[in-house]
Amino acid sequence: MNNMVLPPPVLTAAQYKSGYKPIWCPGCGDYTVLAGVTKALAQLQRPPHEVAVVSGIGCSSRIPAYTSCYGFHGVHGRSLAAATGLKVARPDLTVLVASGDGDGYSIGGNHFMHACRRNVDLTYIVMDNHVYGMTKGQASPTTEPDWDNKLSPGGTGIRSFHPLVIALAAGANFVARAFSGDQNGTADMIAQAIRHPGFSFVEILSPCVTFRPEQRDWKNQVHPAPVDATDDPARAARWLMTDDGFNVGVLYAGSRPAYPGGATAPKKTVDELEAEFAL
Ligand SMILES: Cc1ncc(C[n+]2csc(CCOP(=O)(O)OP(=O)(O)O)c2C)c(N)n1
Ligand code: SF4
Repeated sequence: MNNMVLPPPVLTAAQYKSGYKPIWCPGCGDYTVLAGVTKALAQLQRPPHEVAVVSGIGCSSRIPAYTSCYGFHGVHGRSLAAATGLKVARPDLTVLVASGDGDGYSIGGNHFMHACRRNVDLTYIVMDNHVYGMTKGQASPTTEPDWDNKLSPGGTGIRSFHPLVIALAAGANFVARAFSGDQNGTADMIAQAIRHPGFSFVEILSPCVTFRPEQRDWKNQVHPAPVDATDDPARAARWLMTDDGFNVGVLYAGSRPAYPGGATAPKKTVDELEAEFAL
């Protein structure tokens, strides 16, 4: 008899894709974010059934359906609330949360701050295109104040939100920016964020070629951040306050312990919890 133990099969990026064909517009940055997610998961070799992808509503939030992992396409702005519950109940899962700048920073802004503060071990990727794509081009929290379009003639005049500064101030343990046009760089960044314990936030500049065609030029504007990742929040804050929005790289990597720690992680089964709360 042959007792040889075969090594587990190597998972490829293609095995993290579902059979559904994305319905994004041709050229949308989200295609390469999806490729970055599947490549990152292949780097980590976590089987798809040990990964959950949770999202809200928007073009960007379609991502869970395009992966072979467990998925939850939730309610607008509420992805982090759902993902936090999932991770606390199932700490064994790798939980990836996908959002857009409208979904994540406007209606979901409150959840964003508190997810950073709670520091649950989640990876939060926000596909930022500085516009509400799915609902046809309204200004979002990251839209430039002078962006002139039919829905906000002459621009909104409202200062844009700086998600990386907010994340750092609120307590995120990992703060980074990637550009979807660099597929391998995006994959590496997502893999790094998943490996980093606690709440990891990655802003991914992902052009909306339909409502912001000028964003095709982002490929000429992005540049590597001229500083290395720091674990000193004061240094990161000083640096981020002068960020031009196009620096790509890990900007902060902290060492705050994730919540809940091993000792406090729930040990009960769903049946036990249901029995406890039964009326
Ligand atoms: C509670 C609620 N409010 C508003 C909407 C309408 N809505 C759906 S998607 C969306 C904008 C999504 O924009 P963004 O998050 O930037 O994602 P993108 O489509 O650009 O990827 C809005 C306002 C909704 N579905 N639910
Ligand atoms: S509307 Fe914009 S964000 Fe939505 S799929 Fe099209 S290009 Fe992508």
